[in-house]
Amino acid sequence: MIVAITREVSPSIARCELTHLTRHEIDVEVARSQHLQYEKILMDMGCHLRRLPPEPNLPDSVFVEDTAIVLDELALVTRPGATSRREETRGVAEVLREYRTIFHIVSPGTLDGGDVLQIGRTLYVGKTGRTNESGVDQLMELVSPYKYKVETVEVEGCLHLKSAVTLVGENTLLINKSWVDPKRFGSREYIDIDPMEPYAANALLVGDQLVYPASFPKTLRRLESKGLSVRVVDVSELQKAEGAVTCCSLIFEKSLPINIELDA
Ligand code: CIR
Repeated sequence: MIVAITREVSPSIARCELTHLTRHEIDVEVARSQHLQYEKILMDMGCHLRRLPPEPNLPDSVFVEDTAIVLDELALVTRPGATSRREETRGVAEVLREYRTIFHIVSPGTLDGGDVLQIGRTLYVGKTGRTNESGVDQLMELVSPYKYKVETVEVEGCLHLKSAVTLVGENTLLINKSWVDPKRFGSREYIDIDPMEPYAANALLVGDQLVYPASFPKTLRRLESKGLSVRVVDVSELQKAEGAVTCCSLIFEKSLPINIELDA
């Protein structure tokens, strides 16, 4: 069974962190109904939803992706790069404990889940304002006994690695080449975003289906023309908070694998 952790939109989302965007008024009610629609799509796709209550004093708390990295063998609770977001991890960690053994990134390390792109047993980590060297070193130390490789990737012009590149098929990437170099991901096939839609590289892959924002119709056509199955959702109000579709959930297989072999 696939589990999706989400958290209701905070009533204080208007005070969210913004790095590359200008602040525009966010309609909280619209944001909530868009988020509900997003959750409904996840349920339609077969996810078991674990919905956390809203956090009135944590404006960005709907973006649960940044608070944890969930692997088959363990979960890593992050220490988000933005100070205003550090408290978000607590509620998420409590739920994750039901499914995985938990480890924590500790000071002085910082790491945002939006900077970690897992492809098989490689974790690509964006070098951004949110993730520092200590965060990457701690990640490496925690996951290398489980035979994961960690590769850092230069990112320019956007918030997180996954603003610039996400996985849209088993071995296919959706990428904004102005923000990240596709060669960093080896010889994988990739789909370019439409240059008129710079924020269009963030798609959420659940099984073999994609959740994708309604606001990037040109890139959507490129995905559909490749035969990908896409569920479209309007997340315009969450996009004003510099959010996207991957950041509103933590998605993982419920069951733990057996016979984990650790390195000596
Ligand atoms: C932030 O700046 O932290 C939030 N306003 C947006 C976080 C989006 N998270 C993500 O893409 N993983």
